[in-house]
Amino acid sequence: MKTSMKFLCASLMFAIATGARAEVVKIGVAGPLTGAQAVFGKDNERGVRMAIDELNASKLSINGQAVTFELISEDDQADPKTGMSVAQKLVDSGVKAVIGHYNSGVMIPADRIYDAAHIPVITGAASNPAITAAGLPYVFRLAANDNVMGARMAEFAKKNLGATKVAVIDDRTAYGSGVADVFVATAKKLGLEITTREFATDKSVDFTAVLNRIKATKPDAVFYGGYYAQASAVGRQSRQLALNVPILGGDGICSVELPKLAGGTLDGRGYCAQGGLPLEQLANGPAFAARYMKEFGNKADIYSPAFYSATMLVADAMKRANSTNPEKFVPLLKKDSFSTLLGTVRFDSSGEWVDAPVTLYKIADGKLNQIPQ
Ligand code: ABU
Repeated sequence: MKTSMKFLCASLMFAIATGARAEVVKIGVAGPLTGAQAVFGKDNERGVRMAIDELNASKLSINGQAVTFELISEDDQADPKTGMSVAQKLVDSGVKAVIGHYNSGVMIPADRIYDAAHIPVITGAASNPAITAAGLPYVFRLAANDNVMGARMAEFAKKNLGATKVAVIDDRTAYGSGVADVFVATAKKLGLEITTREFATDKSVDFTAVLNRIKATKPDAVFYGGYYAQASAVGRQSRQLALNVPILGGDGICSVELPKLAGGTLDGRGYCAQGGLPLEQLANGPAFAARYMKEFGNKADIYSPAFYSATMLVADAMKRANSTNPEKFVPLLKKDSFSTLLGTVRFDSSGEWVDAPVTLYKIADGKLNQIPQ
């Protein structure tokens, strides 16, 4: 029997034995559980599941009533339309909060649905600045945004790699084109030449034509705005075409899976940015990493710590408000500071994580290695 199911049964048995009725608080999680980005969707869901299991084990009471958390997970297939119907389904099912979505292009239309229903939604991954720029009261981001990550990678290209000419590819998603726009704007401000801007999709597999055009412009580096599966193809195919320049990207490519998928072709020349600090540098990070490995049999990927933290943070706000009613606990999310796995977290009035840390990584020896800053 799954751990969450065991806790649910235990709570029900306790309630029957004592005559008390536990309140079941539904928490939604939404992201791509199928398709090319399922690795991230599953990692995110696991983070929420770990939090819910832990909360249920702690036998929480809110306003004097026993509370049991129930996870409701939905697959948005990384698709904006599916994301909107999933959002409506979660609202209709009576969730008290949603942790997700993963993709910026899904989060942007879906968060309007949660906001209109006064259900808080916290993404631990979607980084397009427009998500919080809209100022929707029920929308939060526990991740760094692309204004920060895109700019950091442009500065890194110039200052650390000594690049003067950079080519850019974006996958035309809200995330990929958004982070590429910020990279280009910052690079130009820093005096870098953009030799060409090329386009792909989040399903592209063949980059040969794009890379041949890029090679002809003789760039010192290539920035890829998109996700890790396509970045791995860019790595492999650029190596085949003898375009052995550094390949840079934001957090969408910064998966522990990228070095393996690229088959070593990005070793020594792949660079990316992630929001947050490496798990080993967080007080409870090693314990989280060990628990994740024990429960799921593989390493935690980028976002599960943020999805875990977002869930714990919602429960903390409910405890402080002494209520599971979003109208009561959401104001505290904007007012209070929260002690989380990621460190102390505070949101500004737009729902953005204040002073979100960013970490840069270099791919070497088949893995992501933190670059000391
Ligand atoms: N932040 C990169 C991956 C998720 C997204 O924004 O689409």
